[in-house]
Amino acid sequence: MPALKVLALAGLSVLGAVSALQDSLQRPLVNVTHAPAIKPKPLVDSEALQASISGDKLLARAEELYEIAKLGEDEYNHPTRVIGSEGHLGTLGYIYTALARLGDYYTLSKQLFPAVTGNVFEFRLVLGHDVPESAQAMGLTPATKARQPERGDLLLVANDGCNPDDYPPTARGKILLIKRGSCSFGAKSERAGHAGAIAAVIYNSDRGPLSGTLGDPSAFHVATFGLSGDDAAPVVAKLQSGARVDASAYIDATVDRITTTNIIAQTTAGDPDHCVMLGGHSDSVAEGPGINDDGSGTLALLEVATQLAGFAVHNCVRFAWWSAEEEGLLGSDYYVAALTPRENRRIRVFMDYDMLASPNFAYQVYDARNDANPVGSQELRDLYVDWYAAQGLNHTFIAFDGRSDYDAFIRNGIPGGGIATGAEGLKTEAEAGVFGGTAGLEYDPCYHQLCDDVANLNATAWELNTKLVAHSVATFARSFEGFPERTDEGIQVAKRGAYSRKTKYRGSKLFI
Ligand code: DPN
Ligand code: ZN
Repeated sequence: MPALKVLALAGLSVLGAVSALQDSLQRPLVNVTHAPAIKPKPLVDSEALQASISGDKLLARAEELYEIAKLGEDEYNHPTRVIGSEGHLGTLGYIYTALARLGDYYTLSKQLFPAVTGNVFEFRLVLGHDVPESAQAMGLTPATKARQPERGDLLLVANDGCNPDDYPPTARGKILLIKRGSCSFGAKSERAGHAGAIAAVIYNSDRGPLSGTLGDPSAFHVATFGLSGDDAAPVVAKLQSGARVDASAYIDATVDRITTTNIIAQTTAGDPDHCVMLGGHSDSVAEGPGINDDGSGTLALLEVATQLAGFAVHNCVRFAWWSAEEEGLLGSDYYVAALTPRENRRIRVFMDYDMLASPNFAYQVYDARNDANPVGSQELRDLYVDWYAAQGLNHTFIAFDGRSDYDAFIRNGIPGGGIATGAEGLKTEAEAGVFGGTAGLEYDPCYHQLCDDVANLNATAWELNTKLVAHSVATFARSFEGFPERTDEGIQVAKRGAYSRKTKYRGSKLFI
């Protein structure tokens, strides 16, 4: 019996094969001669890849991304793509699906990592009889006890509040006023917690408002506010004269630990020992849909990745969509920390694309020089400069100070750089002269706000900068000729700390 069964099965499969053969013989001949020929793809070429970029396609994607951001409405009452939200999960799905459609051109991976996300629902600070307008709850601050207002005397902390001795022995149960400087906001909040304070107020050492983040949560953090130097000055004077100031602090906030995801796509073709890597961030802040920040970079990368699939490459191209940039560059930090020394070496250069379409834009190039950054950073900087010049356009240099996802690469010896179009900074007269737009107004008046929607994009800047992204990819996908080799020197520069001494930001947020 068993033998028969096998025979029967074998017979069936032979029959199946025969009928398939007959089928194919019966099909019109045209099908056979025109069987899909495997046409070799042309080697990627900058002009051709640039020509494939269309502003209309980008804008159509932006509309889709805004619809995805609306998935965040249930939980946040407005569109958002903040990590942990449905809007962010939808964004990840959108990126992954678009890449998966490109077949085996890319090897896709999802890298899961732990992240913290904070949400401030309400806050109020009262100092004496005043409610200082500049007071803001710090990012990742815990709530006040039982999420209720707490009253206590306001005490001035000595020096910068970085040392336990700076804290008065009477700090228990009080609200502490601490000057900005020398150590991180998180360290000050922790010291205030150790001293038994119920809340901390960190005031700016210069006049303007102070908004920042406490960074990594600590069990000793207390509810912490930022305050402008102007608002703090009269209160500091009063306390120094020995007068008593009573205060009330209230923060309703949560800090949650979640898992989130980086998406990485690497060409299956191309020399894997010589990769050009580029990234944008897939998340937004909680306050809005983040269509310019960083929908513009996210979608530029997706469009370039899609168009690149029509070409052959000599070197490997690796795209990254980082998560949790807005929470302090967490995704890119995690990725670089997880690289083995060998994997680190395979990345010849990292290019950051964050905020490419600001409405009141300037063409900004990170001023990444080889004396303070891994060698090769300056060659990349000059590639951008030369391209703008070839289009007859101006550019401005901006500080390469750790405000986006290039940070971990530079700190770990990998040359990097990038372009941007401006965030909360104000456009100068000179810039308005060369780029148009409005002097004295923010480059992006909707930065980190609800109005960062499709209407917030400058279509001209976006299309142009996406062509520059295409140029940067095509150039290095073809060849690294003339581009410095990776050497140990790069790591030495990073270790010397010329770069890290300048950085006051963890991503979009001040931390010190
Ligand atoms: N890293 C940007 C953000 O996500 O908020 C802000 C930024 C982008 C700042 C580019 C400077 C340059
Ligand atoms: Zn950003």
